[in-house]
Amino acid sequence: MKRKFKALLSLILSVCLLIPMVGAMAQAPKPLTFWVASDIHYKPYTDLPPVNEKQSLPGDPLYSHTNDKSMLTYEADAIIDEFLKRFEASDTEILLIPGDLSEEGHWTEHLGLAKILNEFKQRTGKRIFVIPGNHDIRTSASSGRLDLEDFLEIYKDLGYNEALAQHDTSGSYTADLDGQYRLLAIDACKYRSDSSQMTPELLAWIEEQVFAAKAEGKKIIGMVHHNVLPHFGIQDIMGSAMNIENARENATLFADWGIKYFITGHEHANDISMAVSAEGNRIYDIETGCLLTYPNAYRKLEFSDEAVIVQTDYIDKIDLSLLPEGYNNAQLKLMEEDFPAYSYGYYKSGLMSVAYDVPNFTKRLASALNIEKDSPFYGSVEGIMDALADGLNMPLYDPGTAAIDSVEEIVAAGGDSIPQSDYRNILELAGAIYAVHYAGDENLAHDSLEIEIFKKGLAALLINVFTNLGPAATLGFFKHLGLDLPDLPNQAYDLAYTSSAKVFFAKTITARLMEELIKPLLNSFIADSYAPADLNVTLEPYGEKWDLPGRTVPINDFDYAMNIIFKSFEILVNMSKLVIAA
Ligand SMILES: [Ca+2]
Ligand SMILES: [Ca+2]
Repeated sequence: MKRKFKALLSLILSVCLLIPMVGAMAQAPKPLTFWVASDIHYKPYTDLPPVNEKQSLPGDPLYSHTNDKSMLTYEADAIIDEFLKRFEASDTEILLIPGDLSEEGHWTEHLGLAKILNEFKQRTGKRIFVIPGNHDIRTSASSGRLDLEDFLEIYKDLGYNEALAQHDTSGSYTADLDGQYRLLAIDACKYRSDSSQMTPELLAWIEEQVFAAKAEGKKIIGMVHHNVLPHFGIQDIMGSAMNIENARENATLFADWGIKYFITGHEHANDISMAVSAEGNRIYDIETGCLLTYPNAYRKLEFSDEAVIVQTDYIDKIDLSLLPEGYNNAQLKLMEEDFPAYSYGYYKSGLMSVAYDVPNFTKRLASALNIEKDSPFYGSVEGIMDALADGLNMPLYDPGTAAIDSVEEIVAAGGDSIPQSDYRNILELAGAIYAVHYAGDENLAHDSLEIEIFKKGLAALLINVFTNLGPAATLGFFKHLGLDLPDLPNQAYDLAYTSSAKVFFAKTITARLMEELIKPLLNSFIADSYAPADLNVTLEPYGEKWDLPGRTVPINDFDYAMNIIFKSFEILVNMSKLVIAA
């Protein structure tokens, strides 16, 4: 009896204790959850030649329809469908798409994507918020202009319908995601260019929105297409083509204004970076890769008073019935059995198609370097690009012919060797290395098979290119790039130089290039450049500062970093323009 009474008493006590707890739990705001898919680059396949007629990589039974950005454009409808099915089945009500909705800003592209998203929205009642990217408002007159007002009309029910405030000369707006968090969607695109601009007017508007949100007790989540913080070690030298204009100054401003998290896209990699302003305020840039490109990732985020949780998931299967006509059986079989393998193979083939397209490769490099066709350096560009493209396309291993027609044999001629692998050529290998950066949480060892073959193979190819080209053209080319190369004895400049001097010159210039450009470039992509981790990570909530291992983006060391970077890597600016302009 006594025991029963005691049990009853403790039960009553626990209930009494629990009641206020339950009350408190009911009052705690529900965490905000949303998903992010980025850089959809939608182009309906009806705007393209039939899939079996596209010949970017002729002779490839699986990937002849690839493009040089490695985006699964023909498979877009099936990928978007799979993504939206998953989003529909989730508890999450909100989707953010931080720009590059269309591939080229054409009407058919925008109308096609808006139709898919609007139908989804009407059916499910879920909320979608978009913002323009550099591909969205820049159509040439020949294909029908598409201005900001057209964009706002097309996407009026995809974010703008919920706008609390709208900037009048850009697509920027604010909207409440829930009772606690306000979205600050910034359109910092410089229309009809790939660059970003942060005009004083836009900055003033942002500042106004920040103070309005603060006055209402709202926490701000930023969304912008270009990166706010760099996502690899030498990204800063690409300037406003990659980052928002004056990224370091503006990231500092945003951090000090209390915008702690930014959702971005543009670079097509999955990465998260963090920086601390001189005043000690933190800012994170959560970048999501291109939904149509390997590894076909999207993000799931949760914001609460306890933490910000980032999770990454992948499209790993698609409904084949949504594909256009014209695929062969091998393609369909691989897509059905192992979609990630298909996507990865397509990605690598996309890069290989760049070397296949030599005339365009030369033209694109020349225009990126501001070399006109009548410039004395155009011949050098042509020579270097032709030779390099040949080399990048050359089989990695001896095909069994008598001629020296593989990278392996060229390396062997220099007295070295490369390990065996399944890679077909240097470009495919470069793609495999860059894919590690795209995927996120990159951690590829310097002594890995890929890096060893790449370094030895590329060096051998460059020596070959420079030996055949001769010093006058090579030095003129590098001088034009502003690269101080190389400090050679006078006789090396003599056009009547011996063949051994020629090789000596080629080896010297290659060693400088490998040391000053290729090595830092590799380092920047094979390891995660900036903390925190990129894919699945629990981060600090607003109002807290957690210890974070690893290197943060040095937004305070602007002059110092820029000096070092500019001296060593000016050439990379031009190479990167190629990738972005592609
Ligand atoms: Ca990172
Ligand atoms: Ca990374």
